[in-house]
Amino acid sequence: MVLSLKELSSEELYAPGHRLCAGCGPSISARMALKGSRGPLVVSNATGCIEVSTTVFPYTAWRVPWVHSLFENAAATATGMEAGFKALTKKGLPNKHIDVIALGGDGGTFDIGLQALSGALERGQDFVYICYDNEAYMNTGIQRSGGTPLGAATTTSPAGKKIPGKQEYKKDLLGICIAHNIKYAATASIGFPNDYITKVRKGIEVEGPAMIHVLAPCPLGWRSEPSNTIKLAKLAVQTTIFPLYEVENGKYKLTMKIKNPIPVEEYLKLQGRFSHLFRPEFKNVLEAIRQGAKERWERILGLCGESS
Ligand SMILES: Cc1ncc(C[n+]2csc(CCOP(=O)(O)OP(=O)(O)O)c2C)c(N)n1
Repeated sequence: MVLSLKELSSEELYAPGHRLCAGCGPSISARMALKGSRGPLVVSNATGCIEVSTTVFPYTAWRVPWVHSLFENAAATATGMEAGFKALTKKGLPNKHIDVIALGGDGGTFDIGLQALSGALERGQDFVYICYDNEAYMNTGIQRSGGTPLGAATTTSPAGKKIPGKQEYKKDLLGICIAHNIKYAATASIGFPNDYITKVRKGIEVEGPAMIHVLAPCPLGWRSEPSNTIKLAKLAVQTTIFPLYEVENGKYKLTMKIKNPIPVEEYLKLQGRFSHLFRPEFKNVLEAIRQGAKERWERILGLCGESS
């Protein structure tokens, strides 16, 4: 199943007029996610850029019921609502199924909300968790998270004489979620809307927990041009830095084949957070990024039963 853009509702459940930056990837990811909705739904939103900038009192960009959870417990809030709806349905109220989506940034998901997310996945409750990954704690000033990639300069992993930006690789969030044996898990990128929106819908249709990890570039934190947001979201996939795949009932499937990968430098050089890596003294970090991407890509290909 692939939802074509024509099949999607022209209704905008995520309204314009919010306060997010020009070229904000997370904002695009939220708008697209709602395009994948199938009926009544509620959103539980962790603290972060999307939450603070879409609900500046007395306005809201959400044309669906929306709850601001704490930074650390978007999944607990979502599954609490799901349990509540189930209990009410037994009493005949509400008479329609209500879908539940939890939304959190990489800081709120890879790190601070991981415990609540793990609990919700383990309980097998019926909801979709969408992690919009802009690869740092952006709302509070670009601090590194478990989602920040190797070599990226952030305010807490600054590139200078002592360190070459972040010294660790990105955490394998989807791998952690898949280890909970959930029915559906997928990576996505806002550079490929049909693929992403289809995955959101699949996650909604599955009975039980579903996890979507969507890459969403941030011009402020990546120090990139706002007009390059979609280009970067595509390049991440085309360089094999961010493979697109899904896991349905334990079966892995590559959802975007990359026959001739674009060199990773094409992706890195459009982002100021990596500009130091092009200095001779950081050649080894550039090589480690290349090597890390290659190893991850081959591992995913193997899991998906594809040859390189
Ligand atoms: C327990 C807790 N710790 C820290 C904060 C402060 N805080 C609010 S938003 C935020 C950053 C969120 O980062 P992320 O989840 O990556 O989302 P983004 O801002 O990038 O959209 C932080 C650290 C908080 N609200 N609660």
